[in-house]
Formats: sequence, C-alpha cells, structure tokens
Amino acid sequence: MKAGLVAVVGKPNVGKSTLINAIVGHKVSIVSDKVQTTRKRVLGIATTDDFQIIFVDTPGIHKAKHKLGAALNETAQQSVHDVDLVLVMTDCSRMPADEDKNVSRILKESGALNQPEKLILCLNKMDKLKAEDVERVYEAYKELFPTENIVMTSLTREQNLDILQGLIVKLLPENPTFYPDDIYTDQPMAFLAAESVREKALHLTREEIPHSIATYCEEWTRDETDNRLLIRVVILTERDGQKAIILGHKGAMIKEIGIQARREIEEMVGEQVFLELFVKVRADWRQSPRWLKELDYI
Ligand SMILES: Nc1nc2c(ncn2[C@@H]2O[C@H](COP(=O)(O)OP(=O)(O)OP(=O)(O)O)[C@@H](O)[C@H]2O)c(=O)[nH]1
Ligand SMILES: [Mg+2]
Repeated sequence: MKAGLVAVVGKPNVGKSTLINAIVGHKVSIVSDKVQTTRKRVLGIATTDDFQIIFVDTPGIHKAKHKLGAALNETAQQSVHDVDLVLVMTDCSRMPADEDKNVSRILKESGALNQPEKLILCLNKMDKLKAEDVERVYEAYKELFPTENIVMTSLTREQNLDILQGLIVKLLPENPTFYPDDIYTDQPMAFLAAESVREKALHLTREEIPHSIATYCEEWTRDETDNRLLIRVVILTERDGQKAIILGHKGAMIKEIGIQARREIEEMVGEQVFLELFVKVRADWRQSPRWLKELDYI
C-alpha cells in the first residue's frame, strides 16, 4: 500500500483544484476561471486497493493586496511542510511569469526544491500550447522547478491524467492508509454547500464581485414537518452596490445562484434540500482579522 500527503501548489488559476477533483472523483474544491478561487487548505482523498493519495489543495500564491490575500499566501506556504510530495502546477500555455518565479522562490525557501525526488512539476493546459513552443516552456519551467518528475497535462481534456496519477503513486512512500476508504475530504458538508454557492456566484458574476464575496453556512437543520433538509447560506459582500449585483434585477441573480447550487448540493447529500440564501454587507471584511477568522481563512 502506498499512501501519503501531496501538497498541490502554484500561482492562481492554473488548475490545482481541477486536478484534485479529477483524481478524487468528487468535487472537494470549487473551480472557476477567476483567480483566488481556493481560499483555504482542503484535503481531497483518493483511495483504491493499492494507494491512498491525500491531496492538500491550497490557494494560488500571488501578490497580496489585502489581509485576505496575505492569509491565502500564508496558507499555501505552510502546506508544503510535513508532506510526502510537493506537486507544483503551472500553466504551460504561457512562459513563466513573475508569479511562477515567486512560487519557485517560496519552494526554495521551504526546502522543497532541495528534494527533487519528492517534487513533481505538472505543466497543465497543454491544450492551449502550440507545438513549436513545447521545448521552450518545458525548459523554462524546469529551470524554475528542477526535477525529473515532469508531466504535461490537459486536465479539461483528461490528457495524461493517468500518467500523472501513476507518477504520484510511484513516488509515494509505503504506508498504511490514514483515512477510511469512503472519506474523500476533511471538510464538513456545510462547508461544501457554502462553497457550492460561492462557485455559482463566481461563475455568474464579473469584475470585482468574485473577489469581494465570501459564503458560509449559517444553518443546517431538518424541518420536522416535511423532513426536508434546510440549508441556509450567507453571501457576504463588502458594499451595498455589490449586494445589489448579487441580488440582481428583481432577484433574478440570487435565484439563479440558488437553483444551480441547490442542484449540486442535492446530488452531494442524495436528497432534496431547501436552500435559503441571504446577502449581508460587511464593509471591508477582507481586511478584518475577525471576519477572516470567522470564515476559517486564518
Ligand atoms: N484550457 C484549459 N483550462 C483548464 C485546464 N485545467 C483547468 N483549466 C481551467 O482553469 C481554470 C482554473 O482552474 P482551478 O482548478 O480553479 O485553478 P486553481 O489553480 O485551483 O485556482 P486558484 O484556486 O484560484 O488558485 C478553470 O476555468 C478550469 O476549468 C486545462 O488543462 N486546460
Ligand atoms: Mg483552486
């Protein structure tokens, strides 16, 4: 039996959470085309008869502009300690940017680059890479993250996912499993439900809205009269104007967020649910240590 922890790190929006969901086979971490989608450390656990990969999903490492950003970077940096493997993910359709260099520097400082045999470099989004650029990007990323364990993938097309999984398993130490085989995350259902709401809001909104909202589950109870699960999720915004956008014209936006999230949550819990959404305004919550703590971001 091979088993162990694999921290997945990299700059924002490269596909870290997409990878984890694909190998775990459950949606443990939300995905979007906006940066800084993942906001806290989340475990995604894939178990078979031969292995247990315990992925640590982390926020994308970026140039922080507020306390929330600093907390996200801190979470990501801490996650590479005490793991068996570090998987660094990059978007190979572009040459390394300052953010990739910053990730490299952080991994160097943590000592991860001194153990190339425990480092995996995933060059993702190869579907967007031109054939004539392959060698150039390969060498450029290898220079930043020196290791022989390199896999080029397209997660959206499921290309080379099996090769990457095989490599992870090969490099994991011999261990008994750490979690029962039916557990796929360390997060409670209430967190997954709140994240589902945030994901739908990220998909349906633009500009500053995705970054300025947070969600949390306020209530998770069973209605005694009709035995239905009642889930109340709060969408936190920073300004009245943002609240108005989330609500939408005559409530159309929040209704759509609710419909899409409810569908996903019902699939997750395997029964019908009553999903209630509330929008609250808390000025500058991203700068408030109390709110960041409340939301479990620090
Ligand atoms: N074209 C292409 N898009 C991809 C691929 N893998 C992931 N994506 C897309 O890239 C975007 C970001 O994916 P995420 O998994 O949320 O990225 P992340 O690295 O977890 O991002 P943060 O949590 O913000 O750090 C989503 O729109 C994905 O669908 C790929 O192989 N090719
Ligand atoms: Mg993510």
